[in-house]
Amino acid sequence: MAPVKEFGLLCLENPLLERGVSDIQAVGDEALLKKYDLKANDAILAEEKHIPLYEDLLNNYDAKLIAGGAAQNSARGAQYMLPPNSVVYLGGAGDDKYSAILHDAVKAAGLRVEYRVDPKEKTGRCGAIITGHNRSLCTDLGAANHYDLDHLKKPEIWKLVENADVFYIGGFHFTVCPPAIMELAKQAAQHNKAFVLSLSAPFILQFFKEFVDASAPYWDYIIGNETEAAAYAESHGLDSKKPQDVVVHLANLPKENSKRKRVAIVTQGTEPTLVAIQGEKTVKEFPVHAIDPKMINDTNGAGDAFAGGLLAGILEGKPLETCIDMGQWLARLSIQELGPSYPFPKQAY
Ligand code: 26A
Repeated sequence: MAPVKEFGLLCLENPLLERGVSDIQAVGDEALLKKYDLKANDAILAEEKHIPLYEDLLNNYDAKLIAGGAAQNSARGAQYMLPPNSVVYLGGAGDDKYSAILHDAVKAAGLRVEYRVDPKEKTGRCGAIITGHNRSLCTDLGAANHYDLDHLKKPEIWKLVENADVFYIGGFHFTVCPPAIMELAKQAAQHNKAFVLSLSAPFILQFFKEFVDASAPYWDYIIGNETEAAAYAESHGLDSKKPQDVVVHLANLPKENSKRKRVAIVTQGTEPTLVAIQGEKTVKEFPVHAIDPKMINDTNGAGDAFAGGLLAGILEGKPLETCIDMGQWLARLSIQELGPSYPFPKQAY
C-alpha cells in the first residue's frame, strides 16, 4: 500500500478545553444538572445562566481539565492510528493558559494544530457532566466562535488545504463559520478529494438546517448517531424517523461530485452501525466491538473516536468495511478512558 501522505487529513471545528466531572459523585452530578437546568444527555451552547458553571466545576466539583472539541477529539484519534504527521486541525482559540493546555495535549497526541489565535477572546470551554452512560455538554465557544475565512485563506493555511486529500468537518462548526465549511466542500469536489461531515448534535439540525442543507451535495461521507438521524428526519419532514430509512435517504440526496458514491453512516450506541451507499437499496449492518460494561469508564466522545478511526481508514485507502471496523475499534478503546481520550502506551489495530 502507498505510504500515507503527510498531513493528508485536514480537520476543522471548535477547539475546546473541557471541564469534566463524572459519576464518582453521582448525587452531586444530578444536583449540578438541576442547578444549571441541563438535561442528562445533551449538547448545547451556553446561555447567560450557564456561565457560572465553569468556575463552579473547577472550584467545587474537582473537575478535570481535558482536551475537547468533537472534531479535535476525532483528529487526535485518527492521528493515534496513523503514521506521524498525518493530521492537521484548524479552529479558533484564545491566547491564554487554557490554549497552552490544549497545545500541550495535542502535542502529546502528535496532532498538528493551526489555531486562529484571537487576542481578546477566551479559549472555548465545555462543561461535561457524566452521569451513568449519559453526558451533558454545555459549551461556551469563546474564541472558537471567531474562526473565519481569512484564517483559512492565509497562504500558509491554504497550502495545507491544497495538500490534503481528506477533509473532516465537525457539524458543530455550522454555528461558527459556514463559509469556511463550504470552501473546503468545494475544494474537495473540484479535486475529487473526500469530504466527510459529522452531524454532531440534534440542535444543529434544528437551528442550522439551511447551512447543513447547503453543504449536503458535497458530502462524500456523512456520519450521525441515532438521535441526530431522528432530528434530521424531524427537521426535514421525512415520513420515517427510523434510522434504517434515514441512512438511505442521506446516502441518496443529490450529489455534486459524481466520481464518488456517497456513504451514509448512522451509529446507534451498542446497536449495530448502519451503512448505506448511494444507489444501493440495502442497508449494511456492522456490529460494534462488544465490551464488558464494567470496563466502560466514560462514553463521552465515543462517536468522535468512531469518526477518528473511520478517517484513518479513509486516508489509508482501506475498504469501507475496514474503515468502519477501525472506527469501532477506536471507540471501544476510548470509552475505557476518562473523557474523549485514547490509551497510552498506544495499542495497535
Ligand atoms: C458548538 N458546540 C456546542 C460544540 C461542542 C463540542 N465540540 C464543538 N462544538 N459541544 C460539545 N463538544 C465536544 O463534543 C465532544 C463529545 O462528542 C466536547 O468537547 C466533547 O469532547
